[in-house]
Amino acid sequence: MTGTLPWDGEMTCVRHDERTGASFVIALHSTTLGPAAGGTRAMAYPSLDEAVTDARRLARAMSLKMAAADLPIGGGKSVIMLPTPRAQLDDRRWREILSVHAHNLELLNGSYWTGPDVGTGSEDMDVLARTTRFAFGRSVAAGGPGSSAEATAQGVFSAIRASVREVGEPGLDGLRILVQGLGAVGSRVATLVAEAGARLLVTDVDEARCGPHVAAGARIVPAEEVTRTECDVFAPCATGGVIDTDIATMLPARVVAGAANNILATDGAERVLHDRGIIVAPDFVANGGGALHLIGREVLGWSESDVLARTVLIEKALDEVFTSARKQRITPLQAATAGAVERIQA
Ligand code: NAD
Ligand code: PPY
Repeated sequence: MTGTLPWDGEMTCVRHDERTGASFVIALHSTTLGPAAGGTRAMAYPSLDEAVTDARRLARAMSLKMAAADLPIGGGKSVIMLPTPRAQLDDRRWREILSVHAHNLELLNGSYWTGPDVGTGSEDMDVLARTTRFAFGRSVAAGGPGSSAEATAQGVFSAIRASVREVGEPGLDGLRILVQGLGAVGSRVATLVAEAGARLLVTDVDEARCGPHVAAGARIVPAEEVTRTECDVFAPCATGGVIDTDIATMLPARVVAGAANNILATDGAERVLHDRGIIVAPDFVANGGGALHLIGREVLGWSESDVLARTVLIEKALDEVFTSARKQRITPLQAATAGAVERIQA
């Protein structure tokens, strides 16, 4: 394999299934705090190298996310490299793919627990759970805690509140907040910030998703214009890797805080944003609400209100990250990473 990320994790499992044409990558980054957990991402990738690199970067982010949220769980992630985009797969083949994945989870025998991510949802966890215990996030109808999107959105909203304070704004009232991706999480973030008085800008490759927000007063930004559009807060809630070093040199925003995992394409991008005075909320802290929901409800026996009470504390956790970064003259990402690594090593 060429071009893969230098990897500081524990184990990467790769399996190709001839019958379905799908390849499976399960990356266990760290099991120090507990069994590795993280969702299953199902999509088409240009190459297996890219699928492996994505799984590893996402697994590493999960280790940091669990530690930052003080959860007794490690970090991992699965990637299913689909033979064709998800929307073009018929139901039968998708079920066969899930059946192979359930078998993978059984082979790992609890070292890794999965959950929903891009391309999978609660209903897919219901299917996996018929074969394996190692799936979080089943639907409410199947006895699970249901979607984590609400908790994730609530956490991102808390992260935006902390971040705008860091650039000297008392609240969201009147600020231009650009939400990229109006799916399960982004649409809820958009509603929360609009209710808090923000001037909402929205974008989605599926323009129909903008409709309800535009009807409530939001302005549409074309998807390709998003990193050139002036705003106070840029909230990436679609895919990761949206800000590389070139984009960082010109991004016309004061704050970056969103739900996507690995928002920055490179570590260097954060340094460029930091030197320009742009505050970046580390994504593994900002989007931790989903993990609090799944692990809280399924492992720790929390109620929904326990989850909410813990999720809104993301605002305080980020205040501490920003303060620590200022004191040590490092970036917020460096401060949050150091805090999470310290927890793992302790
Ligand atoms: P989703 O699939 O429901 O929504 C994603 C949305 O982004 C879709 O509407 C899609 O059309 C849009 N989109 C895709 N590419 C785009 C682009 N280039 N420009 C504009 N829009 C684009 O996903 P979700 O559950 O809302 O999750 C959003 C992000 O948050 C993902 O990156 C996910 O990994 C991350 N995340 C989600 C959770 C959770 O609880 N769901 C938890 C942590 C992190
Ligand atoms: C994420 O939060 O990025 C996830 O992958 C969701 C998740 C969280 C905790 C366990 C399994 C899946």
